[in-house]
Amino acid sequence: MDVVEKVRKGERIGMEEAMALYDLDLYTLGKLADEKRRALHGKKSYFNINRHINPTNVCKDVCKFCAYSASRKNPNPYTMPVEEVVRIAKEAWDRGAKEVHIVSAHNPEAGLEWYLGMFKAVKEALPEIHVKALTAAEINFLAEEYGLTIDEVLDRMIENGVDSMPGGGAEIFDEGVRDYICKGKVSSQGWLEIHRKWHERGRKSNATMLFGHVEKREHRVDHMLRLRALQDETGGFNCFIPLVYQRENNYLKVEEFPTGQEILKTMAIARLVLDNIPNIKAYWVTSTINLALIAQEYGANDLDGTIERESINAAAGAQSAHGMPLEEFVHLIKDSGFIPVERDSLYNELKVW
Ligand code: V47
Repeated sequence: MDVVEKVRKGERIGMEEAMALYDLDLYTLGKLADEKRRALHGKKSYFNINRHINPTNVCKDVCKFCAYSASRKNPNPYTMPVEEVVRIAKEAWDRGAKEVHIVSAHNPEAGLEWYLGMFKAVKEALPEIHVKALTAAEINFLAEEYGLTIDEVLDRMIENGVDSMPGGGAEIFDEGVRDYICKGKVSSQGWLEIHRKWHERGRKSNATMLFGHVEKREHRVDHMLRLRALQDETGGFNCFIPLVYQRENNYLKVEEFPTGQEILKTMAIARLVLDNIPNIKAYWVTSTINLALIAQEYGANDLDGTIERESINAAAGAQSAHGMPLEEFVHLIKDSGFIPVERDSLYNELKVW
């Protein structure tokens, strides 16, 4: 049976078949992914009103792709006082944000109480806001730095008000590529174990994949297959987010960047391989809003949110430093032929715009 037939019959595909999907023309592949997307979500495109906060850029790790860390090409170290994080969250809440997405660097001087106390302080000030915080890479850093087990860090996150985990730090699971781009960071096995333990606590998380740098197509498929295997066991992933590599101000030398076609193919293949993860996010920050809108026809059903401010990808060249006004976001989704549906962080529908 050929791969197109297999996908149409709803059968699972493996490495070889996913690689064969890359060889299809974009139109055929897009149609397959769109059929799956429509069966699950119709023409709805989800987004949330959220605020990204990146409270420190001081980092003990050295990831070649990172332009955000203060120890590298960006010489402006900062660490926000907890009060500033709370003030930003309050202002965002007043403007309608329902979620704060808090991701930091691995700062050995900030202290465990700073990392965990900011969530508690945000929750005390705004009991109804959803706190999505701490990537598996940060959790691994906190456990190592403060002599705690992963279980202890996860329990303390919950005690301090973290509701869900973002998908960052996954990069590429292939050990060879991972070693080259971010040696010393949480291992692939470690990343997956942390999410497994989080899911075992009845909590949800997301999963990312950083692509378009030195990895090959098979590394992307391998990454998706490892996520699919964990999702079969736990069902705890809400969403998969392929992050397109941003090239400025960092130390990763990349010969060839992916074309728009290659990015759309990767989104479509994610929709087809990840048959057990309901939401595929076209993160406009790294794909550009134009391509994210097109990706809605290639399997993506989520566009993240208004963001307001973002520093990690912006440092590497993304146009995300000031987010996207809500009205514009909604109009763009409508004008592209989809239905903008505001969701909460756990994908409950809040409002059809
Ligand atoms: O883990 C760092 C990535 C991630 C670059 O869970 C880069 O809903 C591209 O995880 N080019 C952090 N990417 C962002 C993240 C995220 C974003 C949006 C939504 C969610 C979610 C999670 O940013 C890091 C890393 O993979 N990153 N440098 C770069 N040069």
